[in-house]
Amino acid sequence: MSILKELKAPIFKAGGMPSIDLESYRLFVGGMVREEKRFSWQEILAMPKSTVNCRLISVSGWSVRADWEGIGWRDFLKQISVDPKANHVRFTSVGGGYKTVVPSEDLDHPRVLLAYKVNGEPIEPEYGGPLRMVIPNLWGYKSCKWLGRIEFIDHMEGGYWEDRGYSQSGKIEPGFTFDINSQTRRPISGGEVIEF
Ligand SMILES: Nc1nc2c(c(=O)[nH]1)N[C@H]1C(S)=C(S)[C@@H](COP(=O)(O)O)O[C@H]1N2
Ligand SMILES: [Mo]
Repeated sequence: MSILKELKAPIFKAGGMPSIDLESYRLFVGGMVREEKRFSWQEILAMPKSTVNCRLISVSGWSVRADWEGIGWRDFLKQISVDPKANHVRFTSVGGGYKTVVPSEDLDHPRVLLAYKVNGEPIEPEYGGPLRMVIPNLWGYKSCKWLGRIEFIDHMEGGYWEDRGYSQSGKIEPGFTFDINSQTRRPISGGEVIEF
């Protein structure tokens, strides 16, 4: 059982939870790129691996720290030839039920990951497996689960939660979070949470 399930991390299924078969799974990469790509699961596993320890922090008031394993965003970018005029990235779930757009500069961060494991175990389907984004420097709604499409674009646009009133920037604001690791409510000062 993953740490997320053990700690009973809340599960969000906005846009529906797709069922994904690894044999036929393809991660589509397109938009402003020289060449579109469709990566198979084998190809994803063959990419450079990283593990990062970070806190995923939901605007709805809880957060969880874990070791996430997958492909660092900067390593992922090395496999694609992106048009330098692209400055945002659209992430869409398999089947298209959920989407969110992130400025490229926020992704250029050492702890941004395309993740397939958490604390050494495959990410369970309800927590976004087989592949999800982990973007610890922005609110959790920017970390798309069941990642199906990555598109490079040259503008900001809405997404599932952004169209329902949450900020398009996704910047973590000062306030409080319920830390589910320690089961305590703690103040946060805005931006990535590194102090606990
Ligand atoms: N496809 C999809 N991705 C999603 C969501 C969702 O509902 N659907 N919820 C987002 C929100 S609001 C948060 S806080 C995190 C929560 O991750 P968890 O459901 O694994 O705890 O996933 C984000 N990614
Ligand atoms: Mo969230």
